[in-house]
Amino acid sequence: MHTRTTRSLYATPTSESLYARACQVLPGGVNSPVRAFRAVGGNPIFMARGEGAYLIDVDGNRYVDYIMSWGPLILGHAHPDVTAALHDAILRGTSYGAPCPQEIELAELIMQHMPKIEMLRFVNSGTEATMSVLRLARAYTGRSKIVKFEGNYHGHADTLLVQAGSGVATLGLPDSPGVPAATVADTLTARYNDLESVERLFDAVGKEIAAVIVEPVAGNMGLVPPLPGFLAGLRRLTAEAGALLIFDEVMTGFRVHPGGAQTLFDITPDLTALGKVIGGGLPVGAYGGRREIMELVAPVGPMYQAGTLSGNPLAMTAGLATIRGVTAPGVWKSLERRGERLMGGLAQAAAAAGIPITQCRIGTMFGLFFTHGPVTDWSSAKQSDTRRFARYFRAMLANGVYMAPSQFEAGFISTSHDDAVIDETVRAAEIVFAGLRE
Ligand code: KE4
Repeated sequence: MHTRTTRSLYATPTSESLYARACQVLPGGVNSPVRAFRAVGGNPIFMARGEGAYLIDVDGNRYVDYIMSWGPLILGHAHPDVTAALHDAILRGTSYGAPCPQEIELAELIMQHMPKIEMLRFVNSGTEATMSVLRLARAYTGRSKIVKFEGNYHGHADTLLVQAGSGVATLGLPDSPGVPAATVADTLTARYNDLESVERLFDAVGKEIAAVIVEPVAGNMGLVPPLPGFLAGLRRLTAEAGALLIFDEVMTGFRVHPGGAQTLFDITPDLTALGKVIGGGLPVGAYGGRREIMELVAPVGPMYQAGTLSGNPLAMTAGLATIRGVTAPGVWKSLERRGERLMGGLAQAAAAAGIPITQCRIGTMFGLFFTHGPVTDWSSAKQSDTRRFARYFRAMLANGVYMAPSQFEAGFISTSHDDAVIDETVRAAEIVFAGLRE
């Protein structure tokens, strides 16, 4: 147990030298910008292995991990059920370029838990899933405009890099260069939790809107839940206008509820994007929904989408083991209890130090803003004290707890975060919040 309050006391010489070497060959030394610590200071730490709730870095330092690979690892790192299944599968090869039974089994298992999805297609990332589902919505409706929400992040496809959350928000990028204006001319943005902002768009160009895509629980501006009536309102507005409702459940699928947000809130989207947990840490995405829409997808229909490694047997295997693990009897109930224990501990630590925070938890996802709140959309999320968040992040790291290195991300627990791990986290938080008083 570390009783440190600053990052610098954590010896990471190997990580530092690896980072210098990485910067020679990888932009920013990373393969995804949110990993770069740009918003919190210091250099990213290179990891040697994951074990349950922990990451161990290349210098042997151990951290309680609340990133969990940005959501996928709901059973924790190197869960024996997942590793055993992969050990067995890999002896039969890594990819067939042809259908395999595991693709059917994983599709059936997902639809068993998310029955509003009648048919789906596997791809290799959440970005591919949202990119494909938007093409499908445009193909099905014959319309071109889409509505997204400020602070929602749907991956890095050109048409969706407009007022996006996650790394775009973290790095304060206006939006990305390299995206032609024509490409985003049909991307309209509304305000999360503000139905009137959506109604105004439908009043103006409703007949041209192919779809509304939404994070049914927003996890890319920090964690921001839907206000009562918001999702039902989107369902009504889209149905009335002949537009499709798309739930981007890449993050919320099997994270906010074993049946995703669509089950938790009992709203039926026309289409859903999935990722993260369904691959158990291997590269997987999926999109699916109403059968009559999905049957537009090639080779049945004319809408083209393809992928060399889509349905990869190893990724399917990891996804099957992970979903079976998280949907086993009693597992979800214990995840909820542990999430509650963590939130209660963090809230007590902040209150004892007199530090105002706004926190939220839905299922196994949680968020913590350094602001009085309430936080209901991007404009209220960005009121958060990001400098204080950076100090919190660095001090938690120095005390052996690895939170997401950005105020505009969510945290994730796993079945490996048992009471002892939660209590270890809370003890660190008590030290850290006390240190934030200065
Ligand atoms: P990927 O292409 O990163 O697999 O998924 C894109 C995506 C789509 N939709 C939602 C709701 C998402 O949260 C994501 C990706 N999430 C980020 C974390 N906020 C991935 C982390 C990263 O970019 O490195």
